Amino acid sequence: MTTDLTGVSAPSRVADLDEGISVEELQLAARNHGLPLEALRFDLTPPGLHYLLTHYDIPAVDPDAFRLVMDGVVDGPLSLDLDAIRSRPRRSTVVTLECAGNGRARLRPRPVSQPWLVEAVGTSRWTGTPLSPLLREAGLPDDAVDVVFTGADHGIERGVEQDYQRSLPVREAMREEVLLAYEMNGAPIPPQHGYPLRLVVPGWYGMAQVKWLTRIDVVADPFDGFQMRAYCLRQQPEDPGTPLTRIEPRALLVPPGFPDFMSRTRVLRAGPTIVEGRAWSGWAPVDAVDVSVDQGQTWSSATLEPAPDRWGWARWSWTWEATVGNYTMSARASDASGRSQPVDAPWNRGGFANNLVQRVAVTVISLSDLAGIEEP
Ligand SMILES: Nc1nc2c(c(=O)[nH]1)N[C@H]1C(S)=C(S)[C@@H](COP(=O)(O)O)O[C@H]1N2
Ligand SMILES: [Mo]
Repeated sequence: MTTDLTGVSAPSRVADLDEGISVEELQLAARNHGLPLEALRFDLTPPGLHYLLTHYDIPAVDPDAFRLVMDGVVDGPLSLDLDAIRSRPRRSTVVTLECAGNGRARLRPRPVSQPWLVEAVGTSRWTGTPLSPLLREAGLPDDAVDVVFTGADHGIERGVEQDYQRSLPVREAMREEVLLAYEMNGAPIPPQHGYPLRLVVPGWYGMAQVKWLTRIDVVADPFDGFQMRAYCLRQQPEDPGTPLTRIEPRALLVPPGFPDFMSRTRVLRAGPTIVEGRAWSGWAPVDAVDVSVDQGQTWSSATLEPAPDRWGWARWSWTWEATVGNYTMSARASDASGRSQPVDAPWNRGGFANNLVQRVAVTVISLSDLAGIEEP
């Protein structure tokens, strides 16, 4: 018997130029919500406001039956329950996570997938035990190449049935900041963010941060799983592609003033206004944020506060003497590696790493005006 996989085996697709968001994209967007941008005010994102990206279903993991297995070409395999993991050395790191697909829906033509605008980001204090001592204990042979991380979630993607799996080169997996995390902001990780255990790789895009971690396999050949091939920059489906790794710099504004319900256009009363936001980069610390109110024609330097932690976002602010009129506001981050944000985004088929500068429509009204936003 052959099974009809119509509807599950569709290849990745790029929308027609005039094609609107489909019900399938809406379905993904409703499951995988973004950070409400006003939550950029918080140093640490309350977990319910952190963005979410889950390819398949959120698995129900029984904490009593849970075992983390370390296997592959290691000298001695390990099997650890949650108590054994929690009794190991404990370490916390503040980390900004961002989905590699953030910005996808702004590309033209639009790659059809989770249609993020700019909101696929969040910052948490992750607590767990460092991975590298565990790998050392299991024993890494000289020919070890990659470390493969497997999640408990299972699904089918473009016709390929799979567990969610991603690998890191041994060198990256051995970085001392890489954590097996069991707490998010001081509480057990909520189900949607990987309970009871997830991988945290500071500086890397979201796809590397494997949730519901159940297996770690050290392998002697380069790992070439589905999610390794999926998360690549390519122009054509057949291109070998460049694997995504670290987060490109980005700055976002806390939306100024108050919003219009439908358009989310910001309305602001004239006068001095503190414009603020957050900026981050996985390559090097952010060293400058510039702000524009005229569609990027002129830029002013914002005041950048030191990030409380290397891997967490930094707060920036700028005082604007807002006068009556319509504006397009933008913020642009650059980092110490010389990377910055483009004003015209280079296109790629997966819609990845689009760190195009944000554009926020703002209407400044006089102190006595009532905002006369027209009903549709
Ligand atoms: N097991 C598993 N891990 C996963 C995923 C997944 O679908 N399954 N999604 C990845 C992607 S693409 C992102 S962007 C981040 C999102 O993490 P969050 O939902 O905690 O914000 O988790 C990553 N880890
Ligand atoms: Mo992602």
